[in-house]
Amino acid sequence: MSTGRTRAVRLTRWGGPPELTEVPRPSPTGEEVLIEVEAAGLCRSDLHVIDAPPGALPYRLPFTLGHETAGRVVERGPLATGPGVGERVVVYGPWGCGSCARCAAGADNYCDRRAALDADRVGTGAGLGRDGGMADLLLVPSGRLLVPVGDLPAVQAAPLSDAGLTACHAIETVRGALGEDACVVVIGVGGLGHLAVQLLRATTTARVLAVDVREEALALAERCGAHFGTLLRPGTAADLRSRTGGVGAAAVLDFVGGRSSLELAVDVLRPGGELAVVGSGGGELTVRKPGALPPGTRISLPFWGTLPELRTVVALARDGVLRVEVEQFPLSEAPQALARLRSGEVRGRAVLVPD
Ligand code: FEH
Ligand code: ZN
Ligand code: ZN
Repeated sequence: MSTGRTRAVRLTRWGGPPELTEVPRPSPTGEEVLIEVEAAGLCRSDLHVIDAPPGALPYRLPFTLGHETAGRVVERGPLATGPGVGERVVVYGPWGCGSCARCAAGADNYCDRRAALDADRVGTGAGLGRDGGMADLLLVPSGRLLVPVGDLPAVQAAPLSDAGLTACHAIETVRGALGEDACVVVIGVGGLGHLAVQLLRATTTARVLAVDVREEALALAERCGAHFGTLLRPGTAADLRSRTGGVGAAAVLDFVGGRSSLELAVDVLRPGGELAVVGSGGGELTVRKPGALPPGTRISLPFWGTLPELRTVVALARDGVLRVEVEQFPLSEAPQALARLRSGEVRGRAVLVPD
């Protein structure tokens, strides 16, 4: 890679398309750390960003996409802390104010100053209004945002920072419902869902029932340890309820968040159960009493995850407990990779590798 100019997938106008272009090499100052990118995962949220109309997102153009990044520390500012030059790391993607109670606890995903940061159009984090990791180099605001990955392959490490972390946080959100004999329904076995199945099997005693619209996704769910998998169709709710012994699911993780997935969730939830709506599929849920939702239902809208949870996910991956299903593309083929993600054809997670 040349020392002066490097490549980046940049969003230069709302409505896209993003362009692979040359950018000046960033120079870290203060606490900043420069990462040589080894892998950058693609997420459906990247498509939401690309498709956003002007004014929809509190971000300033242009910026580099990519909020799921792994690489090697190559340069540090004079005040930098954390992993040293040469260490391989994964980048925690939500970048908060860094000093509020939430950020101090490593929960930048729920930064107390998010509204103020958005008002100043500072951006949500890497690739989300700030320059992200679909590039040769990534400048990270602080070493506190880096988690060492040892010799974990980069294409396995990068997806942990978003797909793995988001799945982990969603499970922690509903863990209180996962008592003995609990059944958990996982709706959507894509980049996040297939890791959720693995995490549920590795960290709970729950029976995992997977739902998707694609046969190949159900095959992936089975490989990841799901006890049962079924296509989403008219009789699915009754089928799933029968698999729970008739009582319903103690928890539902909806990684789609669409109309049909939320309807299914309502139909299969056990009274006193937990629904975590993770996907941004545009579905709506009516919350009223009495209403369709079973009594005692607790609903959460988990967003991304925390630094401690990212460390947990990385440790599980390094122990061989988590394995990401990856479709790898060279950075130079970022437009093709994004198109394949948009088509719904990606099995597992699409990951760009600088070529
Ligand atoms: C990022 C930014 C905004 C909405 C959702 C997301 C997720 O992809 C992060 O996991
Ligand atoms: Zn994402
Ligand atoms: Zn904060």
